[in-house]
Amino acid sequence: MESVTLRDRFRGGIVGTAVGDALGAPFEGRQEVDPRRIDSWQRSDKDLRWTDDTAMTVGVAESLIASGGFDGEDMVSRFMAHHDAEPWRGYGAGPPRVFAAIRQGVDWREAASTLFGGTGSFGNGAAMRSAPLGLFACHDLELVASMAWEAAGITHAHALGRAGAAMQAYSTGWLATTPSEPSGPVRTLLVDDLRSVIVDPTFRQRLDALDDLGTESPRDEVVATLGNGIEAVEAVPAAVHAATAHPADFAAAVRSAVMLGGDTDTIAAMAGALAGALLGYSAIPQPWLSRLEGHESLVTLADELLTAAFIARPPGGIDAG
Ligand code: AR6
Ligand code: MG
Repeated sequence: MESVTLRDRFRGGIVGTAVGDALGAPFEGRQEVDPRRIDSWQRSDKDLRWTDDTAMTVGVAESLIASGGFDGEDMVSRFMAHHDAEPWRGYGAGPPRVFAAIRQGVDWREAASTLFGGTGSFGNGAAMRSAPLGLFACHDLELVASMAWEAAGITHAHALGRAGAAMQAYSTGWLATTPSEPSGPVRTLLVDDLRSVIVDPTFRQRLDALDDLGTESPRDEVVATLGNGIEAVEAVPAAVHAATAHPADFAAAVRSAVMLGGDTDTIAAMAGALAGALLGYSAIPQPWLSRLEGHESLVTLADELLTAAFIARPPGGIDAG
């Protein structure tokens, strides 16, 4: 009997993003993270304030709700409104340049491909905001991957930036539709299915590496194998590792993501989305929820996303439990 409802999983994916983001934020950019500092921060009573990862995730969710599906023009206008209101959230260099170009009249479909000498961004900024796409279309995981590829392109035109978003969104949707006590090893099952949608050769190598890496591998081995950087090709596999190494424990998944160091807020935001989609909001420790900035609005947003997913679907397609 499945015990975690789809409502709980939508809330878990959205709120899990914000919790991971906020728990990882103070350690961003450090290669070595002292476990005692992580534990003391996780146990403190200070506010959990999130960064651009969550601000952009909110933008994606709001756009899916308002448009009933992917609408790039609507989505970028929401990104721009959030960025205008709170430019200090810690955005990467690329997205604000895309927004400025659009404001100067460049078509939103073209703006991202002008970045980084015309190669487009391979940063993790499209992947980090992808959880709502995985949740919204979790009934059709191929659709999730193609929507995430499209939605990534608003700011991340490079194939690696887009593939990272597809991998993160697909993994979120896959976990949201997998029994919370799965019949086999989650890592192996997920990576096998990811091979059907991830065609980029660099990402496929990372899937192999992820498959070969034990879920109990020491932190240094994980970082040496997958990386922990701002590139999508490092951060997304690292987040999938952290979440699937602890498939029954939200707190352990997020803690191990932060322990990897590097781009800690984003790796932990994505690990939090994945663990939350599998285990549900009810698996997130209550003390973290009490400290979380905008907690109630994030729950409401997740519930609205679930309603929008039902409206977009033929009846009987998904079961809210
Ligand atoms: N060539 C060289 N460097 C690149 C390229 C490229 N084609 N693409 C990305 N980079 P960006 P994001 C490097 O700016 O992905 C926040 O802190 C370059 O150094 O597109 O939205 C979030 O919390 C570039 O500035 O932004 C995330 O941690 C960087 O990768 C992160 O930033 C990031 O790409 C999200 O950043
Ligand atoms: Mg951030």
